[in-house]
Amino acid sequence: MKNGSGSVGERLGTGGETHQTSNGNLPALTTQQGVPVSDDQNSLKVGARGPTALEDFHFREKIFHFDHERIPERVVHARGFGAHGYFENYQPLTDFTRADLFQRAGEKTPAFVRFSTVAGNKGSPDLARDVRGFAVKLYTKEGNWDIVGNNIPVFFIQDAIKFPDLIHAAKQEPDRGFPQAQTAHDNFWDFISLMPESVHMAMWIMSDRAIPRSFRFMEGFGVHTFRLVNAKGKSTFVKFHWKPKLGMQSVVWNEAVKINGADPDFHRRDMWQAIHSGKFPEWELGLQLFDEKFADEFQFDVLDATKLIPEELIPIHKVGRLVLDRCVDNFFAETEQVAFCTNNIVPGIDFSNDPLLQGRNFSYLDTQLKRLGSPNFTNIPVNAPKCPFATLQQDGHMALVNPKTRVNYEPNSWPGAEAGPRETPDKGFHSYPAQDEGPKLRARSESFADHYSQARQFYISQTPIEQSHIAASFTFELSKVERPDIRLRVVSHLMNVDEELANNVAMGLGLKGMPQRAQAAKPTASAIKASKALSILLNSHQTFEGRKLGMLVTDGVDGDLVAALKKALDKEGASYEFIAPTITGVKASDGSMIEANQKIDGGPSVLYDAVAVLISKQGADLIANEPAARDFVADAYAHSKFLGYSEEAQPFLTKVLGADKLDNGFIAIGNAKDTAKFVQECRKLRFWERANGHLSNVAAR
Ligand code: HDD
Repeated sequence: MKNGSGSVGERLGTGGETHQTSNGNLPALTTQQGVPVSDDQNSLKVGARGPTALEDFHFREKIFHFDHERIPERVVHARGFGAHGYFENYQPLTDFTRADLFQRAGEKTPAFVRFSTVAGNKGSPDLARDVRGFAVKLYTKEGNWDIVGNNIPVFFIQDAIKFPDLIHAAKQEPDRGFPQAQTAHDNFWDFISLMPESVHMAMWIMSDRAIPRSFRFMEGFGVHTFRLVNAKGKSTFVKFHWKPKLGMQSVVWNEAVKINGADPDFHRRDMWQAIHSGKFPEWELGLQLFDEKFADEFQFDVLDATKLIPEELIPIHKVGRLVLDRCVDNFFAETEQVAFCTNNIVPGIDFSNDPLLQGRNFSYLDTQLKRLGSPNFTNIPVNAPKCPFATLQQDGHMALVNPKTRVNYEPNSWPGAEAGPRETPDKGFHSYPAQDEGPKLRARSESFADHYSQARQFYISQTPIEQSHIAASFTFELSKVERPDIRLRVVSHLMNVDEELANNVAMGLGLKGMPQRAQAAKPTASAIKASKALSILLNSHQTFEGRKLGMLVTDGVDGDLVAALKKALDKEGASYEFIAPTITGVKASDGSMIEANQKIDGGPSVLYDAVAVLISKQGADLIANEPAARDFVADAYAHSKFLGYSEEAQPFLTKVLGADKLDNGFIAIGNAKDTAKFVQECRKLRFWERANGHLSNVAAR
């Protein structure tokens, strides 16, 4: 009987034999005790109309098990999606680390990755404005190494002791139980406005980074400074980066809100479809390597998780690639039960003294015990190492790998294999012998005190369109905050980041005057330079690969045009869906049938990266007054998407949008050559000039 990653019989070591049904094709349904079940439709009753008999052990076992199906959801990052894959190392990194997975070129290490949002509950929508978790478990030959990161390179707080406060403030308010999966409420901004160290991260979550188009199109970061340690014991500081092969991409806020309604599973469906269609998501692992000297001279403290090291200062070395090529067999067994721990490191990797990291090293192990209910959570297949392992630990709930011999202690004098495992001083994990001393105290280092300079750097590194999105999201979130004093306090911090940003937000909120600038422990460094790496739009990969086109079609659509467009998209490595008035599909002009993927109100344009309206004259008449069809076009326009259209579609577009709106983002498709041109334009992903035009209109008002 198949269950998760192996048959139950196999996993319990019983040989995996199962009873057979009488026709021999399907395994017989049994109780958990292996007793074949004769009737799974009716509970045992005294007479056909009851009462039900208490002795019905099959019924009781079934309901008992069902009653206990849920385990506590993660206190943060409850909503997530995982997949299997591998990490492939490019070149030996022996100069820097003895970590086994980096020793040989081409070495493949199995991996499991779970992406997540932070604040929402398990059933919350995917497109919440939030940080995305990017947790990677690498099953190396010397044990499991977890890089438990995010899609943002910095964090809200500097010391782990503030984590419960941060999360309490971000999640639903305790008296009312809402809002969930959003930070647009008083408690969150109250906390942020009283914690200047969080201002840098606040800039990131108000940016487009917090509404990614797909897990596949976002970066990942280990956030903290770690150490690499080579065979000679030499340590090099390192920051870990994951760079998506297809580049970064985000949606716009109005689109995110609508995606949440149209497809709350947008991100997990996207990942599922990509893997199932063989278009395996891929990232490169990048290392920023630096020594103690750099750490001492750097303008900020490398142990402060609210700071990053600009790529212009310490370039990123790509050392391998992560490929996700297999979805889970069972969501609960793998994605829900996977247990990441920052304290899972391997020989050749070590921690730094970052106080956030040090605190995390306690929290993760502790939380797994709560969620999974036993210190034996490491025996769950997704958590178990794939290399040999041998401990002298035993017992506890659900113990599956107790020692098989007489010996469960060390030292012992039992001979041969009976003696059990022993420590290996040469190969075993050694902590880097860093010299640390100082008085015992509760304090924050002076070197952590600059809260605004990198927030400013982030802002000035963005394109005008990205800057406008940041201002708009601050305005949106603060407009949901009921207490005016909290709104003012946030603006007072923004004044230390950028005057223009603060003014735009103040204007958006309708403030009568500006508040007093927040007192800064350290003034914002005015000379801070922009860093191109921080912008999504300045790092475009100019490809439509991995993206999806939505084609709105009606009866009478030009079959040749559709075929040509499909060919151009295939060539680009993009996918497509057909949206039609009915789910049965449409009959093309050449008599062929085109099956629909979505009925028109089930496939709004927010679900696609670009759209094509390839309708016939009679089709245009049919959908002209259909609200979903009108929204399809109006939203694509509002979200700055490229729109390809057949000649017959033009009157419909003009009717919905007005003749003056058909800008250069609209591409007429009359023949095969035009389809190639259209796909080429789509490589820019959005026609931002349209939004820029809107921006200058706003500025002129
Ligand atoms: Fe955390 C889960 C990432 C700070 C305590 N965290 C969790 C997950 C990710 C992160 C990706 C989900 C893992 C999964 O998919 O199962 N957390 C971060 C990053 C942080 C960070 C990048 C800052 C750099 N976290 C942080 C602090 C603490 C925690 C400071 C506590 C002191 N995080 C937890 C946790 C969770 C967790 C409570 C909840 C579920 C879990 O661990 O397995 O222990």
